Amino acid sequence: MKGWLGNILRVNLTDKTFRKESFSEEFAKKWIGGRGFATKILYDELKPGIDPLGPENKFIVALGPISGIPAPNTGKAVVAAKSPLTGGYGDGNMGTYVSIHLRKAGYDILIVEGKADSPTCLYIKDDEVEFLPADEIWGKGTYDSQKWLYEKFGKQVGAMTIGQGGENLVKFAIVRSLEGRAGGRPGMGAVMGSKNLKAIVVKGTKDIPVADPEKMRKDGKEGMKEAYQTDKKIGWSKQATNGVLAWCNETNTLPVRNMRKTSHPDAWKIDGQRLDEARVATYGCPNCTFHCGITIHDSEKRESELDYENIGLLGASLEIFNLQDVGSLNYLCDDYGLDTISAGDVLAFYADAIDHGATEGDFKFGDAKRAIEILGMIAKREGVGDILADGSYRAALKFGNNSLDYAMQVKGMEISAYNCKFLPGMALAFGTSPIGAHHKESWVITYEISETPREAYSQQKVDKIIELQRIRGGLFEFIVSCRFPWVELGMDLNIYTKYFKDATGIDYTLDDFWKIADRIYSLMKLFWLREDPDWDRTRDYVPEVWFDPANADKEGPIAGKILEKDKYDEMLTLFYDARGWDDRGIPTMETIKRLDLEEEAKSLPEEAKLK
Ligand code: PTT
Repeated sequence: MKGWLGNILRVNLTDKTFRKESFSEEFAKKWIGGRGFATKILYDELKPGIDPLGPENKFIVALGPISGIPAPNTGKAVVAAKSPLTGGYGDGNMGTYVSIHLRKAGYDILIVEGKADSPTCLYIKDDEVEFLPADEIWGKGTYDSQKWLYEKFGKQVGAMTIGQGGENLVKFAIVRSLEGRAGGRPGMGAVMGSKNLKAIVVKGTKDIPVADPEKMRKDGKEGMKEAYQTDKKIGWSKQATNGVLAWCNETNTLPVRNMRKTSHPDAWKIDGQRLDEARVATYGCPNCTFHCGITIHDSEKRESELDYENIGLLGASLEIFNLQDVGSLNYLCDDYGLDTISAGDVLAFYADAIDHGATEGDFKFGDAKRAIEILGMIAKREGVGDILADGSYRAALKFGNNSLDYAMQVKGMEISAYNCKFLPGMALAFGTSPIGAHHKESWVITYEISETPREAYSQQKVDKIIELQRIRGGLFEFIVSCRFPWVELGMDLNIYTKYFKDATGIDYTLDDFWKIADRIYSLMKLFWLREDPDWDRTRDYVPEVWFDPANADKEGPIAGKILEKDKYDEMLTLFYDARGWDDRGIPTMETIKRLDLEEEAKSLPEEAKLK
């Protein structure tokens, strides 16, 4: 096998053992890598109903056949587990040298099982594995922890770590790497914490064998040059993801005041231009050719890396329009190891719940000082922070008083920074994202606004959502490479079939990739169904507040407009039909056969019968 190393490193923290396993070429060709590997392994190896924060859960780092290979932006890794936030399959895709080092150590997949009896740092050096004490950094934030790791192991390693959020099992704790990267929104940091796994450090020194080394080198180099030059020409990385904030404000899609409002006159104070002016430094992932991580000095003069999602939710949604304050909230999320998207949504939900009398408390929109305090309480699970640490869905169940209607989440995971009260397509993209609301699966918003009638609930939008899910949630998550060369610079998707062939020798077309993407999405749905045989289509609905006419904008270009539930539901049916899923949103038997998932379907309980 070329391209893949064909090896899994399986580590057990309970009894401090490890072993090298191999996987077959058939497995590799069917699931490709990253999310494909992780979905299949978790589906096969986890018993339904296990506690995501118990030792039975497995934490996976999964790479793809071009991960770590010198080609544009291949320094990414998928971190995955059963999610404590949603109860379904969960993952995230983060920039990290772990990607390159794990492959150079000879592995495509790391599976961590069990639970260590004390704080542990897993150190993988080629064929060796050590279980080192991490008591010195347990209780510390990710900045100090990463510093400690670099002092101990040197900078020429791949390292990922969690903060206090993960240690204290905050359900939206993420994993951090490279002092700027974060991944695993559905609580992957909490899964590490539940295993007493503070950090993973990898040092690999071997070569990654590819099928055609000469061509791989040439194609990779050309791709990197093209990405670099295209970015220089169009200047995307000047504002990077933050360029979108001003556009969201103009198009009434900005999340303001827990998404009750869609724009704000002060939004310019935290937009991409202001960020560029305040820039201190720029960072990127390994093998990146056009860096997107812009840092500024926060109100405490600390360096804080801001992306659009972070500013949209820790700024606009909380009505905090001071970039340095937003920087502080973001710095603390990074240090505690909390997902900024969920943290922003949860804080906004809390302010809204107080506003609407669903609960009592002393927190208001716009109050950065108190937001910072509550964030600390969440990370340490103190006071109301203990409730909020479980995410807005569970907090809403505790607060009651219809507050679930405005907990901005789908399937338990908080919605990214796009206000869809009058955006049927993007709302459906959030609703049908298989890991809970995440823009990474299908970012249909620009297409919807610029190329379709915004008010339409159409087949055209459904088709585009699926096309984007196949590319973003499929290809880039199983090949495990950054999607920005394609989505931001417009590079041709066929470079990935080319790299794939250079690496593996296998001639797959984009259509072959789409079939694999559909297989993975369908297996993720089977994962949910096996957890909950009563699964129904309402799990793909977005929050009630987006359907409530009383919540429509009172003025401005979308005044009086709001999503219509019956039309949303009709569009959901179009989506299910196009995917070959039944009226519950579950693959039909025919689809299962077409995608070669019959073996997997056998483990479904009798009551979850496929149609
Ligand atoms: C992703 C999510 C995102 S998506 C952002 S900003 W983005 C937030 N970033 C956080 C952060 O920072 N700190 C923090 N404590 N929490 C954060 N939560 C949020 O997490 C860098 C880029 C970005 S920046 C994006 S879109 C793209 N994402 C990709 C993806 O998902 N897949 C892929 N194949 N390529 C991608 N390229 C881009 O990478 P999650 P990163 Mg991320 C500080 O993982 O769980 O999906 O959460 O990993 O390396 O930081 O991504 O406007």
